[in-house]
Amino acid sequence: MPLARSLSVTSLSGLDDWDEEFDREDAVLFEIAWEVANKVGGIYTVIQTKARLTCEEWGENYFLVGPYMESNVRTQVELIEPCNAALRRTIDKMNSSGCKVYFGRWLIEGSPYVVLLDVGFTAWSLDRWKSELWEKCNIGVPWFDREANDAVLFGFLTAWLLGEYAAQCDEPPHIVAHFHEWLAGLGLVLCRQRQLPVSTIFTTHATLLGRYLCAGNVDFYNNLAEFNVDKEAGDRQIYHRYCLERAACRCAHVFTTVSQITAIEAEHLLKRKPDIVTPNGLNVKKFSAMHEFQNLHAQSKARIQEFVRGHFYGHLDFNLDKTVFLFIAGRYEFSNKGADIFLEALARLNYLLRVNHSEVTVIAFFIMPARTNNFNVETLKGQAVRKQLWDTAQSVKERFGKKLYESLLVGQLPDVSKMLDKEDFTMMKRAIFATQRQCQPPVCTHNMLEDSSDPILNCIRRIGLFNSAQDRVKVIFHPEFLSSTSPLLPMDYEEFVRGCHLGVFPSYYEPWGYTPAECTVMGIPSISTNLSGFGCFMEEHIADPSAYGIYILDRRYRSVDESCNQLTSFLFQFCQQSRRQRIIQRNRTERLSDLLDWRYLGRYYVSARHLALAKAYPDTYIYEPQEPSSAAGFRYPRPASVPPSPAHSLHSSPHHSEAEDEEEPYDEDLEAEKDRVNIRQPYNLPNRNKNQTVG
Ligand code: G6P
Ligand code: 1S3
Repeated sequence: MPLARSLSVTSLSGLDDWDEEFDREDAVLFEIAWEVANKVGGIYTVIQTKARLTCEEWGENYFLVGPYMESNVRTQVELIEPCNAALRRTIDKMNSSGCKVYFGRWLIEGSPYVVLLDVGFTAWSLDRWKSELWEKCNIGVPWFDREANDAVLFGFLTAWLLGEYAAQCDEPPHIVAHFHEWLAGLGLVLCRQRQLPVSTIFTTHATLLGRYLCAGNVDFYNNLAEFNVDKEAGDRQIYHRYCLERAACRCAHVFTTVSQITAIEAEHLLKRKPDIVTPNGLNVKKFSAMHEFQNLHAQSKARIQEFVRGHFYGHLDFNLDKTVFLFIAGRYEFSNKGADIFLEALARLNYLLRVNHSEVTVIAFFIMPARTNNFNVETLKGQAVRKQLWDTAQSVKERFGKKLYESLLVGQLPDVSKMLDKEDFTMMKRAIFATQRQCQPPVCTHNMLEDSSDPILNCIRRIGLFNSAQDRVKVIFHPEFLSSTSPLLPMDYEEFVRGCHLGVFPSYYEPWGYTPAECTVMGIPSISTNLSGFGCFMEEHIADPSAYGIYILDRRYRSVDESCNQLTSFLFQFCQQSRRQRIIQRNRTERLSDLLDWRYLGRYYVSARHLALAKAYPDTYIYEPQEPSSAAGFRYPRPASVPPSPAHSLHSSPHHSEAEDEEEPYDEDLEAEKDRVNIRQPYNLPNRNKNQTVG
């Protein structure tokens, strides 16, 4: 019998020890998801951003398994010969038995190997496999559910791949197969049903029932324990999908979810407590110059300001230097993503700014794709008018410059009154006339196909935020994801986020929530909620999140109206910050990015894999969880430097005084130094930025 290998993996600080002890030469990791090289939603981001780290850990023994989609392969995958003999034999065998299996490298960071299964090509097996599924697992899948049919094909192909691979290996292999979400889950169920020598992990990123129930009008979190899950799934015609999901969850050696909040949800809806929570990370890029991200903010903001100049032409009666840009972005789930309470809070904020005679203007962007018939004329016209004004100014400037130059050439100071002639004035007057406008600046940038029933537009109609001159809060609904090739707002999402001041994500249903995490690593403050995985995670790890620009809205213990008031107060406080306070806050936000880096969060995945190996191969691997105390409980302390909260809002630090804001000269390095002394790096984070770390 081989020597049992001791794995000490729950201690995050003990990870390095484990790395030295553990010989994973012969173990092979397959990670299976419908979103491998196939962008649908958040799971794609998880897998794509994590790939580099997993490749570093597993090297040639790491394979991602996903569906073959021709258009994706053409742009993202380099097809090559299988790198390993057993896998080559496996793929050959499957291909000679009527499948189409491809092997390649996914062209992302880490260049992981991918095995792509063409589910359409084996559609002829669907009926046979569905019968087998019914006979062996008592799960019936109706013919009309295309997604579930794909799940069946993908599941059987995956199980075939893993079984064949195990058979083709010369020595009995140690296989870890990590399945993401219900669409990939059937492969896991079949591995267990066929008793394949595979250690299995199932990760759910959101439960099917959770998503469906929250999208309806249900008090979800207060009734979690009460739901009759079979009935609820049946009522929504997703019983078969629910069975696939629950079976995968129950059969897995290790079950994980992306957050504590989804862990509770899973316990009630899938009837299994996760073994480990595997939070989502990002690939954090560090700039060599510490404040480079601040410069990028200024550059991107200038581009957003240009767009705003065009959009509000003829109504530019507000100071762009005192304008704050907020945004919400994501899949268009009006209430799940919290667009409903964001709009309501904006209406309240509008009132507060007006009665307080604030000089601040707020522009709130809604970036949520809906069905449209392209940009509307008024929006395009705005950018054309702005461009014309710019061109006019340039040509007048050129003529002015030429006259000035000619006068200097002959040794004379110019006669300023003659520098502009009649033609210049005519041109300028015509340009000014073109900025006259009979209507308000549009709320929506596109022609909506379902204009009269669109939830955002209907809510705006009800609360009356129509971009009128009196409004201190303006709204721009851009119902399409951003693109650097757009004729309207030519910026990609990352550039846009960098140029904004605050991301607002008051979600009701959000197992993790990448949007606020992305804001954080770019140094942009955000609002999330204590019903989102991200919000709960940050609340757990930061003593005073709002001081770091992480505002966490209470949507759990408060009524909708109370949450809305709290959101309004966050927004109002934010609007009262000075530029200096915003800069300090952005510095602090950016300092949290290590916390969201896969280099740190990848460890939970490592734990899950080791636990799975130990459960499946108890003679070979031993999983030794450490005392929870060694890993748990780290919190970023409250920053030592002056807090950014406005003087008359709640102070986030006892050191704060109004006088400090006004009198203390702002020294960014000093601020950073104060915080550095106060911040201990969590879990022995890799010391990549010398300037940021104190042991
Ligand atoms: C960055 C730039 C500064 C600029 C500031 C604007 O920090 O480095 O030069 O003044 O952004 O900040 P604001 O919050 O007003 O957009
Ligand atoms: C899910 O995608 P979603 O936006 O449908 O998975 C994501 C990745 O784990 C997660 O961030 C998100 O909250 C879930 O909802």
